[in-house]
Amino acid sequence: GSAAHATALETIVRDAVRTTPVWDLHTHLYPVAFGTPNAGAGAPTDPKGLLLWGVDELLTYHYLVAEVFRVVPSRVLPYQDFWRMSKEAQADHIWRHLFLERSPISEACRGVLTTLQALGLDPDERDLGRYRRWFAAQNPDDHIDRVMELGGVNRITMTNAVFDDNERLRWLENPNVGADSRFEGVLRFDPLVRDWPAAAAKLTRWGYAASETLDDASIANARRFLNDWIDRVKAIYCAVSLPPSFRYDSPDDGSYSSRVLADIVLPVLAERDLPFAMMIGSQLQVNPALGDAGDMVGPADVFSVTRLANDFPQNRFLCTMLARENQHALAVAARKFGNLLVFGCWWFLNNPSLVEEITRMRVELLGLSFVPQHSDARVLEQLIYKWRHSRELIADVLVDKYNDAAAAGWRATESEVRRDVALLFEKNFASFVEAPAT
Ligand code: RAT
Ligand code: ZN
Repeated sequence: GSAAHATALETIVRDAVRTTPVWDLHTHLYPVAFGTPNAGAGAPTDPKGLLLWGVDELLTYHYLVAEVFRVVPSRVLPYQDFWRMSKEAQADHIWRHLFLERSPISEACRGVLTTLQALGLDPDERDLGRYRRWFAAQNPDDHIDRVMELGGVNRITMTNAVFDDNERLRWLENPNVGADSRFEGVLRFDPLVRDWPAAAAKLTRWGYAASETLDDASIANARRFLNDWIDRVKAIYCAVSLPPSFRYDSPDDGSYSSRVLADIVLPVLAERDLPFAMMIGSQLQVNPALGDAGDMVGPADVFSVTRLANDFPQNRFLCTMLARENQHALAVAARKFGNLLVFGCWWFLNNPSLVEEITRMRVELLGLSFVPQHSDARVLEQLIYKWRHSRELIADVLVDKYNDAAAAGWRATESEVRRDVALLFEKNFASFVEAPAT
């Protein structure tokens, strides 16, 4: 009967979503060669290392820093005092105020619990010392494999911020620093598009003479800069995050960002046949004292995205937007342009209620032609919770949609369901970046 069929279908969908490996297209994770501030077993300590992992990093994630300053505000613990504390002391503070003195039910808190539990630790022990000892016994390189397994992730995409001195110097010192088959490179260059005059000054210092006026020589040198760094990080796409105020009307609309896109970034990417990712809607540093936790969301302009997709048909655009208010128009925009791939529920949207709502709407408007999620993990083990939580919600939506199709007489087979989930988790992105799927 149809009730039995619905149960069988649900089992198939949930199993496909649970077992299909995902290509995580945006994280802030790195191979061990980039250094790690946690020694663990078998790794030297590098205080400025870029691979963050372990329970103290999980607890001091910037999402939780923001939350702890709500309950212990800066008039009680001044920002500078918090930032001067050791990482362990910061983690103790967050653990005490967000886990012990009130229950950890925000999404970021819940993420720590899911992660500890999946690693075989008992969150109910509430014993930070024990968790620390367990993490200290891990070898970070092996730990990456274990975490990827538990998160169901088979490829991790980095964010290689070329304007970050700490990261840039590591690439210059060791050309093989990114050589780890589990990781893919992405060239990220926000200042180039957000603040051309400042970027031009840096390019000049780095041997790519560029002036504010964006004359022919500056354009040629900036293109050479991009080409060199695309090669160096073996970028599979390039990316920027943009403010809510970002506008693109035409190449000569008078803004630096439009000229930089039209004369430098998009021609290079078209020539290299690489997509350009735009993450739009983050207003940086509305509270600078909070550091990474001090950024805000604001609604942005979706027509700027449609104009870019229309004016540059030789380019491919990945796009995610931060404001809930932009999600519907962005999904509609993707209906208009085959060179626009919508991805992820970014940052403040990565909460169950919003992931569910956005994913449901995207399936209704776009079928299977989008990428439902990325993790944005900054701490290795976050891969586990970000993907477990998202998978549950994606499965909920898909179960409903396959049931709706079944009610209309279309019964998806198990292999069809697995094919579809592979599109969402890996193949849509793989074909967009023209990389072989696994
Ligand atoms: O989600 C985050 O952790 C943000 O701080 C940003 O990293 C954002 O995802 C970005 O890539 O700019
Ligand atoms: Zn990010």
